[in-house]
Amino acid sequence: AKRLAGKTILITGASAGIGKATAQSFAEASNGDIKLVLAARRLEKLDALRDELSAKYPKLKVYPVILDVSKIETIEPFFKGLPQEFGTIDVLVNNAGKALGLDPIGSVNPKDVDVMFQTNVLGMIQLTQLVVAQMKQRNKGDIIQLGSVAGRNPYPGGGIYCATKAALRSFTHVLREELINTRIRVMEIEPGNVESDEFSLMRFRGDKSRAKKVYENSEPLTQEDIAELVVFAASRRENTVIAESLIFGTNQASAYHLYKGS
Ligand code: 8X3
Repeated sequence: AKRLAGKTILITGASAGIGKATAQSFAEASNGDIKLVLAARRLEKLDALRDELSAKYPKLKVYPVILDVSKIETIEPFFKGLPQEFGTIDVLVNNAGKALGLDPIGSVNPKDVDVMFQTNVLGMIQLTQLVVAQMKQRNKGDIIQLGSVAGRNPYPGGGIYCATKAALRSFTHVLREELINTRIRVMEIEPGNVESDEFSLMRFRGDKSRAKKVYENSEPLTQEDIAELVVFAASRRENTVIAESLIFGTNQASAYHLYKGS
């Protein structure tokens, strides 16, 4: 917890799911002795999270801010427009991301292709470029990437989503290599099935029973389980890099079985 003291932590997709749980976990682990930049599309959810966290941790500084990472051209103005107090990023958590549908290749709506790549890949790259340039000047910082088992273990119906997470994985590897002689740490966390606020609901476009079916007959991970790992990675000793973590619930060992026959 001491290792987190005073840090400024930027989390994308912070209004729900793993991003929200990560904000809560960082606040708890540091007992509020950090600054959080909470970025997402829905400001009212971020404001509510700020109120919740500020009530619990009086020392905590929170800056809720609108960011849609799929709108690439808005990312630089967002980053440059951060108030000075929140403008120097120690930890970037690239969490914003989504899967849309399980359509076979040939039937994927081109709009869905665009949105998944814009959100999971292009926006993530643009934000990372800006933050890395700043971290290089200071020769320190942590970049924590939310990858997925899907990036290693592609499955039928995941043609686009899996490709986005493979792209993230490749980009992340290059970044770690390029920064090898710096104090900047690059880490990737690759969850399997996580029953989070909205991921499955978004994938199945609001179909609640279909969204729930993914988690049947298993004990899926929760968003808090992943948040714990993010905070763990960020709070290791400076010379330690949790480079890659594939994380499953006990009933999962790969991605494919989840979608077989579904
Ligand atoms: C989410 C995990 O298995 O739905 O990234 O692709 S999975």
